[in-house]
Amino acid sequence: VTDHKETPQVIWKSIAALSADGVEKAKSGHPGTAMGAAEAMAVLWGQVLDFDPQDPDWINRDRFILSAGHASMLLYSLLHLFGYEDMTIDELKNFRQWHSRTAGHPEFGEAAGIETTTGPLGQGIANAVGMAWAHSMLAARFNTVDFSPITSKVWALCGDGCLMEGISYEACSLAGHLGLGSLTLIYDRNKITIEGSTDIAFTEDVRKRFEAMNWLVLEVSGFDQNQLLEAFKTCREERERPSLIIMTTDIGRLAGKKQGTSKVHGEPLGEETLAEFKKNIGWPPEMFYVPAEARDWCALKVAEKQKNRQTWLKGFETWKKNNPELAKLWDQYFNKNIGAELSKAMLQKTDLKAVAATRKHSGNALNLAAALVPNLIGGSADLNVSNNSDIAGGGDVGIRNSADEIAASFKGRILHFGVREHSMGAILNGMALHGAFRAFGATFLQFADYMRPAIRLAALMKAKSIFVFTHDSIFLGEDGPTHQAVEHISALRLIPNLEVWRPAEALETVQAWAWALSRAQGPVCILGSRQNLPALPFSADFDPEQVWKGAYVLIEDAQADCTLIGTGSEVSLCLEARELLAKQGIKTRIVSMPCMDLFLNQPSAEQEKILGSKPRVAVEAGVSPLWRSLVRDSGLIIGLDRFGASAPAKILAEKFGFTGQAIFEKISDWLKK
Ligand SMILES: Cc1ncc(C[n+]2csc(CCOP(=O)(O)OP(=O)(O)O)c2C)c(N)n1
Ligand SMILES: [Mg+2]
Repeated sequence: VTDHKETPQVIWKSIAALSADGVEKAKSGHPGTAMGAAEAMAVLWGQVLDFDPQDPDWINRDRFILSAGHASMLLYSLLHLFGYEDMTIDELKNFRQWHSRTAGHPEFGEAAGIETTTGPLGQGIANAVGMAWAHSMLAARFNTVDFSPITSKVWALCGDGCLMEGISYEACSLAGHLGLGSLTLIYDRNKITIEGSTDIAFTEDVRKRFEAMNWLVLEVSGFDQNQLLEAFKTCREERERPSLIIMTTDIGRLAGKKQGTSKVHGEPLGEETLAEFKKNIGWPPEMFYVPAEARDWCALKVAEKQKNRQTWLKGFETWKKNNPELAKLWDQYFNKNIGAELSKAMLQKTDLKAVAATRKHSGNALNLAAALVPNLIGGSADLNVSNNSDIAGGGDVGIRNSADEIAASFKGRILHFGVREHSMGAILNGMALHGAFRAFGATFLQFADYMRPAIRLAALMKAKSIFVFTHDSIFLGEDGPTHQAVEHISALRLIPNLEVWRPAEALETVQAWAWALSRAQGPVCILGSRQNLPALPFSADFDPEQVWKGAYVLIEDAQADCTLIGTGSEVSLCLEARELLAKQGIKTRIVSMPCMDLFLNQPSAEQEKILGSKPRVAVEAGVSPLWRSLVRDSGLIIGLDRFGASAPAKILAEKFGFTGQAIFEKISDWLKK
């Protein structure tokens, strides 16, 4: 908190009017919450947050997340007034237009100061939890008695809708358990959603709910600057619990008859109401008007904030000199160049002949990587042993006997998400966007469905989240069809910019991890089998980097009658079928395709070279449609277009035709036709 001086009324009025004008000009958008929360945001951004618009990535900035993403004009107006240069007045005028930075909902990467993409309600809260968690873990590693590089906080604004979404419960429960003092959630309690008053569907006692989850809860009027500033100060100082500020506001504040109604939630005020609003706040009718006084005050505040950053920089440079070991580690944390070197180092230490489940190989690869990548952290949604997701000796984060103990645990590397897949996904995204850590989360492939909204947002944001999904097919056996992934591999592949790896053995698994850790442009899924799989017969001169094309020729045969393409556990089945076919004089090539997404990124000539000109057969224990274009109309797909069943894996393989013998028979019949 920089000082207690009053925030001039013109600041919030500018924010509210810009927001209303942006929506009016676009003829679409959500003015109401931007207007209702404007004064609180004026105080927060003016008097409380530390940031530097000249260095939006400053690691010790206060982060602001607009979880109520529909109120995007609020964020854009704030960024404009507080000196973010790429958020020009013209951007505000081009709200929601093609190629503007001011998308309907805030999109990460479109403009500096947008910390995450929000819009699907509740996600932003969980992103904020991930950022705050990463921030506290970074502080635990690097803050020293002489200087603390990490002192800032994460602030999120949410509405009634965010708190109705289940993901907010998951994420806030975990945040409370962890005692994330670095997190403040501001709840814009205007008691209005699209269908009207919250009385129709949301009447729980939010204070009690959050108190029960170990949060500090404060209640303020969103129109009382003293109350707001006091509350922000209290939250700034709180160390041992996350804070919730329940802030009462009116949606569409001062918008005449529409104030306090759902009419101002998601449509322009309309000419008449806009004029009335401007009259009410003493504004001229001019569109996108900002008084000089508002610009001057914001500039003054930004200058103060920049001074704070300069002070931090000086302290940080001295800290680096005085703490050379930590400084070296810090640089490793923020070094973006790993990749080919990582893969080589990991492969050297990997038993490439091992017969094991790929989930086991994944655990080995993870641990090899963890030794080389100090900021690699992660864990499971309560399935660590099944997922092979523990970093051995990494230290458990979150053991809670006391506030001191839990804070000390933040030096660890093993995260425990609890049984909370959806928020795990969004928390991982928050960690990825925060930037200090490479974080992964694990569960059964089946439960990817419980996290899909977060996985999709990771792909949309190009966030470097890593998702580990084991038990990747019917071959998990006895748990039955509720637990057996059938459509999931394909369903994940359908998400643009998501790379789905399904390795077949040790080498492919190492390469999947190395790829995931070096990918800069988006998330990666690494799938693992429950069941043991044999090693593959790589030729002596096999170049492991071929795996990074997404598919490669495992066995070539110039005289081949057909090409068998397999993924994951089905590659070895293709090899068995190959032997049987050979006995009938049928020759085959074998292609392993651990990552269809990467393969489809190859130039088409390269794709054709790998798949070959001979008739094609695809084998995968999952739904078949995605394979049709790869095997072409004439090709054969051996897939599974139905749910699995509860039985031992061996029986399922026989019943569903996933044995070398069954595959051999199908191919042999198909070739005869
Ligand atoms: C997951 C999800 N479901 C539905 C929506 C559509 N939606 C956008 S805003 C909104 C109502 C939100 O109410 P509230 O958070 O109170 O915002 P306010 O009306 O106060 O601006 C809904 C249902 C959405 N954006 N995300
Ligand atoms: Mg509301």
